[in-house]
Amino acid sequence: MNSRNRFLGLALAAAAGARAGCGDSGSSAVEPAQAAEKSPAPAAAAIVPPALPAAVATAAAPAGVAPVVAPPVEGGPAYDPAKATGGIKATVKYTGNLPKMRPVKFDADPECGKQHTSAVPEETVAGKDGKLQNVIVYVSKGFEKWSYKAPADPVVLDQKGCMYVPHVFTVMAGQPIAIKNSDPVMHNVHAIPKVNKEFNRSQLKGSKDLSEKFDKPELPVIIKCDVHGWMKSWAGVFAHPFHAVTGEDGTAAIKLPAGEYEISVWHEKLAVPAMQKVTVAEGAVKDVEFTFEIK
Ligand SMILES: [Cu+2]
Repeated sequence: MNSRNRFLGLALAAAAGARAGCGDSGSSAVEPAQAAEKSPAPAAAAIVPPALPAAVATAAAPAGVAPVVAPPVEGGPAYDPAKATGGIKATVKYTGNLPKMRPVKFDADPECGKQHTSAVPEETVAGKDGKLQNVIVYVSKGFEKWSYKAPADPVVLDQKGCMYVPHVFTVMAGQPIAIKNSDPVMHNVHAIPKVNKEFNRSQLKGSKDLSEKFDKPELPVIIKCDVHGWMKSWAGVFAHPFHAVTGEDGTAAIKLPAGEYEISVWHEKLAVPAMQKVTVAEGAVKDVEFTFEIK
């Protein structure tokens, strides 16, 4: 099997898995999401394979372009973060109506409900003032020339008020993920990747942090709690450090060395807009804008 076919095969399997894996909550019935999840083969057909060996990719969103998460070419010079004098600032917008986020039902565990004095909306499609939150922004091309070392500092995933904080995060392959339990209840942290190793660990109240990692690039990886069905977090795992997640203001910044790049986005429920090519100049921050169409 040549690398292109292998790539498409992996992507198809991952796309099928992603569709199968995220429709079981019962807590988040969002129309565009359902359309996206049920989208058939054309989604995979739209995947653009990069000219890289042993590429690994997954596709959760169907439209226009699919997420590409590839490893860098081995043997390139070590990436020097000091060279990242410029970068991008992505603003992620949406058109159409944001689906109304229903309040999370904590009934299954009264201890969880007690921690909230007001209703907690789902985070599935979050945004305001036309700006979309929880979108992963990442470099999908242009990173291949360097080799990278994963940071030793962990990314922190907390369980607080029986919600994952953050709801969406990015991490480098091989970088530790410190999983905290700030709650007075037991949780069960269950990561269900397609190319990485699955883990499924219970964490009693007051237990010390768990340490986990994903060894290979993959987008997305869902992390769920088997005790509390509404608890979900999504991870984007990258071979490089050029990724970020949009905040409440719909923006995300990525530091980059001068050069040409392709920037892609991913959202857990919505069809993603096409990737964009950007040229980053030395010491300059380039504005990039993506718009999700909510139908
Ligand atoms: Cu839980």
